[in-house]
Amino acid sequence: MNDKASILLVNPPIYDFTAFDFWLKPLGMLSDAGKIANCADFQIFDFLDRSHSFYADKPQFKSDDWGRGQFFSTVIPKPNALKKIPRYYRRFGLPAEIFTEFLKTNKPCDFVFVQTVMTYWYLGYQEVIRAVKTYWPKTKIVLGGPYTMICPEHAESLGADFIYGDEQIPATGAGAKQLPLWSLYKGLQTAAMKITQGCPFKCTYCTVPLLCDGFTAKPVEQAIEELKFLILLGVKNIAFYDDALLYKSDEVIKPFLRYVIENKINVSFHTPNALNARFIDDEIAGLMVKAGFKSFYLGFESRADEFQKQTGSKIFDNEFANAVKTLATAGAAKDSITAYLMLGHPQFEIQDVQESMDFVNSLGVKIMLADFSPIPGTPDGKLCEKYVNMNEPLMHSKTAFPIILFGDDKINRIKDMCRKLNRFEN
Ligand code: B12
Ligand code: SF4
Repeated sequence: MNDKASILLVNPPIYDFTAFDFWLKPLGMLSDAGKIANCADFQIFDFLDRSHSFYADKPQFKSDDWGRGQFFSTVIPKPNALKKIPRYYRRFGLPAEIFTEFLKTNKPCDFVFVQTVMTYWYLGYQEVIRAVKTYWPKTKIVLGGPYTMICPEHAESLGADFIYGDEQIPATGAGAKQLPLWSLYKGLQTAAMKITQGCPFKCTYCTVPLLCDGFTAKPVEQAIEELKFLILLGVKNIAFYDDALLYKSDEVIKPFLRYVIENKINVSFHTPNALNARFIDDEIAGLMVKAGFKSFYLGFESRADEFQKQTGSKIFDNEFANAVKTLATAGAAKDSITAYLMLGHPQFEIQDVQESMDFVNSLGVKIMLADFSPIPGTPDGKLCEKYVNMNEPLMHSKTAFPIILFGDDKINRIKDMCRKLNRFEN
């Protein structure tokens, strides 16, 4: 007789113009599930899992050396709000029928947890909620993650039973397990870690300062436990989801990296969520390279001082250039270093993008244009109210907003330029 609750964790499909498996894992949901692991039986259905048997005869979706890859996708009609955007709209992830079959052939769980991330991906969350309500009508649905925190009222409208806000699920049960529930995946190769919460900066386009009060870090021992668990499961690539991974480095990242080096742990680390280049000193750079960081994504956004000053001063061009030099001196390959530059910010003069791209190119590293996504509640989201209806989360789409602001031709021209520059790095 089992009196434990049964919980199905679901990572929904993505409805968007583009999506790429850039180390996307439902880390928030797995972390909270880990806290109550002793009092429930868990299963997972991950629409974004490219190791699912559905992909077995589709080699084009295989991972690259670092664990990234394309998702299966189908073109679908654009929702009305996005009708004017001249791009195909798609549904990314496992076909809906596989989930329907899963729901039909399995005993209904007591709860379904649904991971949310981008606000403009809510059509995927809605698809999951509708399917669960149809086949498992008595099951309670819990929606959690960034979308529910950024757009709580909209999240209420999707029909879930509980919306998980910024409260924490307390760890329960004797010896409660604190590790994210990665063991639910079979043959896990790629995972994510987040060892800090919050950020010391207050960039006007970012929601992190609004969602997190200050900066905290997990005890190093806990971060090491998480790492050891991932290694035990056979993970080869780990992406950090931290917003300020290098802040207070003497207490947080440096001891962690020393442990990795001293114990000769053989894993590749990645930083898709951007590192703050200002914090990169000789010691951190050396430790990161030795510990196995294979890709360095640095948040730069723009070379223009005025832009930086107005949006939070997180980095200036001389600091950025120094960080690139420091990483290269420590042994990082130049082609493993990428600068994120923002495209489509409401106060961004187009010449600055060009000049910023040229500057990054002159340092010999790659440029990645990060299309601007306006976020409600942020100062810059407020500025966007005059261009789009911010109450409709689809209008936060990173593809749509720059096109609405600057027009398709201009955006295409800049993207072409970026591709050319990346081909001819100095
Ligand atoms: C990691 C990350 C990414 C990853 C992808 C993550 C993923 N799984 O898909 C990468 C680097 C690829 C990425 C890309 C982008 N991102 Co991003 N990203 C984040 C980040 C740092 C964390 C998201 C996450 O996974 N959180 C979940 C966990 C890890 O967070 P947590 O706080 O520990 O969670 C706790 C609770 O929330 C709870 N919880 C979380 N989930 C759940 C689920 C359930 C069911 C329950 C019960 C509880 C629960 O449990 C945790 C412990 O208590 C957030 C900022 C942030 N700090 O939240 C931005 C954020 C979501 N990203 C943002 C942006 C702007 C982008 C980009 C558009 C940037 C760009 N211009 O390219 C791109 C978009 C990519 C795309 N294809 O459209 C914005 C949101 C924009 C929006 N409109 O929604 C955010 C909020 C940052 C910001 N700038 O303000 N991102
Ligand atoms: S440094 Fe990054 S995480 Fe911190 S407030 Fe600025 S954009 Fe957000």
